[in-house]
Amino acid sequence: MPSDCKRMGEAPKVQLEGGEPKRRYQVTLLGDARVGKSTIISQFLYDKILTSYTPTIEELHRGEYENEGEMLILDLLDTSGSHQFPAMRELAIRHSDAFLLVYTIDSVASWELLSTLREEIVRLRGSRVPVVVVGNKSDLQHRRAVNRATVQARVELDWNHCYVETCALQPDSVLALFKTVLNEGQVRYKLSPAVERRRKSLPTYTQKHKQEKFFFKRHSCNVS
Ligand SMILES: Nc1nc2c(ncn2[C@@H]2O[C@H](COP(=O)(O)OP(=O)(O)OP(=O)(O)O)[C@@H](O)[C@H]2O)c(=O)[nH]1
Ligand SMILES: [Mg+2]
Repeated sequence: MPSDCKRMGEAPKVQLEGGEPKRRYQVTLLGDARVGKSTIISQFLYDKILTSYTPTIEELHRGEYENEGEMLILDLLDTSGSHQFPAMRELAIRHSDAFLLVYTIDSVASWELLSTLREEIVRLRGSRVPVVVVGNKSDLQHRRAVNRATVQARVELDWNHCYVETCALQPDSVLALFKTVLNEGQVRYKLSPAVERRRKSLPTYTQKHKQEKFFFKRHSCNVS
């Protein structure tokens, strides 16, 4: 991971029900089927590992965190790797604040898919929107099919994004990933277990996409 990733603008404050100003931040997870997107979310929000595989269509999950009196609403949009829904994907890309592009280190095809997904993000949102590329299943080193150095160079030098390898089965690994993506968006957070948090899954995607436009400041990324 670059020691000093690029800094974006702060997450916007939005007025939610109840009139209380809260900071809402949406992270969308994209990537091939079975790479571990849902497991990452489950580990992070619910402290649970998904042992049996159920393909996702689209699910919105929400975590609420309090940090020094300010609420952070973290929406995690879990997308489908097995079904292609171009219209849904486009909507998700247009309305997200940050992206996790997930592949699994034991599948070259899952890595190769990410450049197409990234191209779509760049086409719709420009190259400055926070993106973290995630090499998941880092516990499967004996089955590694994708060279870490090659991927890291492509992601950090060519794409100017952060690169993280994770094992979704390990809480600390997933926590570090979310710290990275929130840092990328310059979102103030306190994700430690001591923080009071409410988590809920919204099984169907009922949330009205927000109308606000988010403007991110441009900052350079120093890649070491
Ligand atoms: N060994 C290992 N297995 C993992 C890891 N992350 C996920 N898995 C397993 O990989 C399988 C697929 O994980 P999912 O999280 O359902 O994959 P997904 O990306 O959400 O798949 P779709 O919903 O079809 O797009 C499950 O059996 C998980 O238990 C990991 O880090 N290591
Ligand atoms: Mg899934």
